[in-house]
Amino acid sequence: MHRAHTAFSLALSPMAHKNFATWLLKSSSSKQMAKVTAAAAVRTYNSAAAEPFANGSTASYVEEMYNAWLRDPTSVHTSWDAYFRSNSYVSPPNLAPVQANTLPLTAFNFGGAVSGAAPDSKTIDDHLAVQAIIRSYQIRGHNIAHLDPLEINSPELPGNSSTKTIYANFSFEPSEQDMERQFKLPSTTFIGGDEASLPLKEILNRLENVYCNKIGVEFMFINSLEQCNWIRKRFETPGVLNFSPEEKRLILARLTRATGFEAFLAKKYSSEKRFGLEGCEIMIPALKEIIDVSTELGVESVIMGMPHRGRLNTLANVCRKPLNQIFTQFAGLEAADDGSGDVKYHLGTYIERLNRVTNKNIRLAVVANPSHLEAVDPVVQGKTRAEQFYRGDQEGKKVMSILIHGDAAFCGQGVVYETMHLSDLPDYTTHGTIHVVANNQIGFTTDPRFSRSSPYCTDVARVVNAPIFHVNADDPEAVMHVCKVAAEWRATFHKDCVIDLVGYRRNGHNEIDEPMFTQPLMYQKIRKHKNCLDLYADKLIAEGTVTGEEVKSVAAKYENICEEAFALAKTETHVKYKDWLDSPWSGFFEGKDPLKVAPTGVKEETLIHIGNRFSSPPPNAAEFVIHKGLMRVLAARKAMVDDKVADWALGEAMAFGSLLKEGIHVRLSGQDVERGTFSHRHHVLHHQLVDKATYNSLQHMYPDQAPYSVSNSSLSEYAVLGFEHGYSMTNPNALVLWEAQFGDFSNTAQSIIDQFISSGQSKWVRQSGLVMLLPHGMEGMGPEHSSCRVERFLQMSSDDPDYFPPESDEFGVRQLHDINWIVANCSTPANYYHILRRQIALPFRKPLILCTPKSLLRHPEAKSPFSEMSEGSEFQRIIPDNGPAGQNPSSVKKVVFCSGRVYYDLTKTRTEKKLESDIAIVRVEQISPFPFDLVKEQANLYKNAELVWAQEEHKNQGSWTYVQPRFLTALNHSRDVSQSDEQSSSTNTTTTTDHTNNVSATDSDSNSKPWLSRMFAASNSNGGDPKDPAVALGGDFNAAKHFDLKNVRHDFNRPAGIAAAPGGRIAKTGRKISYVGRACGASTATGSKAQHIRELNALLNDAIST
Ligand SMILES: Cc1ncc(C[n+]2csc(CCOP(=O)(O)OP(=O)(O)O)c2C)c(N)n1
Ligand SMILES: [Mg+2]
Repeated sequence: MHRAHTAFSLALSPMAHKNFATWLLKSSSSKQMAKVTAAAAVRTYNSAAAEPFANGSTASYVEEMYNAWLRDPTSVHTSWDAYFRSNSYVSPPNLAPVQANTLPLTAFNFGGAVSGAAPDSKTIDDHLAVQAIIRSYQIRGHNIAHLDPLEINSPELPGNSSTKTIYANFSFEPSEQDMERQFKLPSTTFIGGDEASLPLKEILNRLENVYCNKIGVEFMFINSLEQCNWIRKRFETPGVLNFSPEEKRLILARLTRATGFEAFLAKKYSSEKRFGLEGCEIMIPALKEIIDVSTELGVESVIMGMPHRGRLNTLANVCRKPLNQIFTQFAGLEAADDGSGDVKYHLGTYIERLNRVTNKNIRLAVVANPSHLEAVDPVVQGKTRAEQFYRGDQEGKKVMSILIHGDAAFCGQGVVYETMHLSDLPDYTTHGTIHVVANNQIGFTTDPRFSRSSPYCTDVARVVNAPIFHVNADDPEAVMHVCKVAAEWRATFHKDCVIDLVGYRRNGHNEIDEPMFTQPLMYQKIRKHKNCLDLYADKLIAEGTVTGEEVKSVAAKYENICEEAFALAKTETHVKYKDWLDSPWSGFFEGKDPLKVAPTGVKEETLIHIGNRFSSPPPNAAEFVIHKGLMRVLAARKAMVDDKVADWALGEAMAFGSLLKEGIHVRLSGQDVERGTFSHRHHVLHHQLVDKATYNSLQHMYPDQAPYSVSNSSLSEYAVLGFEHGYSMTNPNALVLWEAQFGDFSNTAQSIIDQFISSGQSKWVRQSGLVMLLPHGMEGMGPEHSSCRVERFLQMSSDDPDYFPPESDEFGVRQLHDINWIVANCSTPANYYHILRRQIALPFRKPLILCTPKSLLRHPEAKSPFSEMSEGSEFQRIIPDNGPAGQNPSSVKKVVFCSGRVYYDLTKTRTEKKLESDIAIVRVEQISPFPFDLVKEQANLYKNAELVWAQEEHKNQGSWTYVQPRFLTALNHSRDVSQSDEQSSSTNTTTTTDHTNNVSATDSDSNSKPWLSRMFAASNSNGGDPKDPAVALGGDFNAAKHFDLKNVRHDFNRPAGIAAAPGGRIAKTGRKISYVGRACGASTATGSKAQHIRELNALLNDAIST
């Protein structure tokens, strides 16, 4: 009762308080009342504004009259009096501070008064008070609910001391008579079930049970009345927490497995870290309930992201990954396949199985993730979005994501907020994510009071109006109910929601840690606390649902299953990483020549067609008014097409357009990418007179083309890059690009770059062809907005600086196959076009890190003739000097190697100095993997020349530190280690030439099919229907068939055991490469424009001199 009073008092305004107090409260000092008022103010934000009918002056006028009438019926005109008495007026049910007497009159039962008769003011006050109680329970009940199984954390919100004061100082002693009085229930509550009114005692009891027991529902901040009512109904309707004996037994069985799994691991691998779930085992039945209900409601595929805690249990008992595969991970075995692997509690999985409860097939993926907590969130969302897209699941009815979080990480990591903000964006939404927080009330050794400033660890979800269901993890039935509601919420509203499973952590952070060092009192409690399974079993035995023998036998049965799997695991000699793949690409690799690259040049007529479309205004140009400036842009594009040349934007459009024609979905995402940061792209034309009317010519190139999507993203790098990475994992037959506004901003997404993009294949045998477009160039714009820090990407490239791989016709593709990613800085639109197309033409997928230009976007010389993009042309890893120097190499005195934009400055200076015959300028377009073969060729061509590397970045930045040792290896003219030659010839012969199933971009046969069929045509070889997107998404996934790269050499990087070359400064041949450019610097560019120009001129002079 006392608690009821607390809840009630928080929501009342002073006026309402006074009225209520006279009726209900025996004593209340004015000081206390002030505190009540303050408390009411704390939580009364939101959100009348969101209720459309509450806006506008008429509504407020009527409301004012109504409020005045409630205070004193004689104070308004008799007509208003009559109107309000007729019960016709319903005040807006807003969530704003409750004003005195703002409750709808229709809600009142006038104490049995004859309809039409004026109620006395006490009756009105009493009804107001009851309504306020109901409302305050709904708003604040969660604050005093019994959420903590350990009962350590007081129900008071941190920092809200007034709550405590109220709780302690107000007595709540309504008379027996008051408690028995009937009150009509308003439409905003469902506690009555079929009853329209209830005695006050019953009202309070029911509210107490619903809102202050083991479930705390936080939802009244949601600014949709429909959604609020939906939630109220799910929790308030009498009987919602009644479970049948079968349901209870199912919960018990699931809890037994979850508990048994951890116990088994603890027994068998007592000294191993596994980040067990003990104290929150209910998470496993919870996830299963969410999946069951969602499957029942139509979901066929669930993609999960989760941290370390309980991950193995989830794989075992939610995904039903074979237990022996899990146990094998503890054995420290060698891998039978490629990859460096990862610790067991990071590995992903993909499983398709029958859901026995719903009897429907379901696919479950747990996405592999790094240690970096929450980094996987946007990746999961991107993967989910992509899967929805390929299935044509536009509302998220078939594919959904579940994100599982730790309490400390959920509130601590900014990427959670960034990811939340993608949840409702048209091109990023996954139509509702269910977040489950395994809230063990601790993060490693840190208590919540030191790890967050918000009352709950889940408060971040409030920003997107997601309802938050807090629940005591020791009450399995309450947990199951909350999960059911969450799944139904998602299916109904397709919006995020959060389940906060409040449990505890029975052991230390991991099984080897001693928690008593830092949380002695908490752990004294935990030691005495019975586990959830025992508590629930006791309850079910006591109520007669199961017998003690049944409980034991279910546990024993599961232990037997574990023992059998344990014995099987012991027979394994190797682990297989492919068993842990989260995103299988069924059919993509199968039967394909792993070293065969499809041509990237296309017919000239295709270029012309795309160019014409891209330079045309919308077909209904007469009505569609576009900006005059854009008319000029289109006209300039058209002139280029007529001249058969392309600038950067046109080259990019040619790459996209031709891929779309071939059935390859293209998705470009990033901040302001639709127009382009530098206003060069203009893929989306806006009607100047009609809001939101747009035209995107790349979506209208060919009638049967693949979809093109270009999306301005939220102002986030971390989440959006992660999202696009996830998107790229889903289907290899798509070009997915993320563009940074300026290259240096990508460092806010560093964990995605380090943990996923550069190392994902190596750790998790998962490939991605994601392209990162990073505007880069020292152009006097200051320290920021200049360098994309290409040196950092290069430093993470995995090719060996001291190893010259065996030369062959396939040198380039072998290098690509073996490296972790590609880093390039193209200097021409044609090369940009080819490298984009090559991403899809490759028989495997590698991330591409591409420095992109700024001033080159409009540079008159940075244009390419169509002949460099048409059939027969290809990507040039190195662009040799084509001028007088290249034609007469023996007389060349100096060769300047460079990359990117500086080439144009160098050639200009060379022309000015008339040194075209003396100095050759060679562009290294693909920096990594390093084109050893071509550099060697160029060095040999200019036998007598001095060699320099010129770059505009500072010496400790840019490509220099990466290229220098590799130049020396290349200049040695041969591989450093003699044994390698032998190896090269033997391994070369194993390369297969069978490429019957190559997904050639120029496959004319498949061009007539619609894009979706063509996209999945490559999957046909495994017997699946190529039209069925499920095939390409892994419908018939058989791990053994995929990643069959046995015919690919894996020794293209320096083989283990072969000593590295010394890597000295001067090659054995006596030649060397010198550096020309800026000195080392702490920042990425020179701040003052004048200094920038001085330094640039100095470098040009140094480079272009003999
Ligand atoms: C970004 C990041 N920072 C730090 C860590 C180190 N770390 C691993 S677990 C952990 C505590 C996590 O607490 P919580 O999110 O509550 O999960 P729990 O372990 O309690 O399940 C920390 C700090 C990490 N893995 N990732
Ligand atoms: Mg925790």
